[in-house]
Amino acid sequence: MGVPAQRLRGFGAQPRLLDRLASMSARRIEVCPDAVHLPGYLTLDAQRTLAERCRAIGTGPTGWYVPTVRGGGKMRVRMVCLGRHWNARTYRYEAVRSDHDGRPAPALPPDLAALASEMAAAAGMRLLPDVCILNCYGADGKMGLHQDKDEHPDTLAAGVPIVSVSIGDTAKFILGGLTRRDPTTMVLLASGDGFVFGGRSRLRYHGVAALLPGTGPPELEIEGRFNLTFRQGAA
Ligand SMILES: O=C(O)CCC(=O)C(=O)O
Ligand SMILES: [Mn+2]
Repeated sequence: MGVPAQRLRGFGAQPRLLDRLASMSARRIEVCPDAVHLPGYLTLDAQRTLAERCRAIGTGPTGWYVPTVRGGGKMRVRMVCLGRHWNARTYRYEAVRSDHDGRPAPALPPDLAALASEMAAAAGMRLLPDVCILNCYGADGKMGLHQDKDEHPDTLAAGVPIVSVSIGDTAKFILGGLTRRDPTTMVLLASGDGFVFGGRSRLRYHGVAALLPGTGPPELEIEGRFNLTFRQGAA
């Protein structure tokens, strides 16, 4: 699955690395209108590359932290934001991690941004991400039902999608409606899967109920799960 040269140039990406990340898979399941599951999008080799990148980012100088949300509770994941920092206390994007260590958010690597654009295109949507939230779930990690609505109002109104990439143990991903009380469906997000939600599904409630421990490919040596969500409109 190729990436248009123009898009690669736009991100200054390295085509070789991207070639290793991109899979030939073309399976596409529309779970709801404009919410598309891309099972097995990444090859095992690509997953290995991405897992190493996630580990290196998380253990780097501006690495993992556990966000504290507005009410004072701790999230059940470790996080690093790339490109811009999402402040869990204010629900706003900012240049530095003012709710943690004051360090500038690490840059969003162009090849990862290009991969997200490619996955959006595979789902029939367009995304030029300026931020990625990288989450690391332990065996008991989870994320409550929420909307992703802190990006620029124009991108929300335009339905510019979120692209989610999962690596490691399978997650029970919960997808709801546009209000918290709407019925939900569960999608099992396995290692290498993409999930793209934009358009009419951009503001759907979603969350992670639990992981299925020990279900990730053993060669990745991940206890738990990495999830990357790419977004546009954080600047
Ligand atoms: O881990 C996931 O699959 C979802 C993560 C998510 O919804 C978020 O980071 O906002
Ligand atoms: Mn979310």
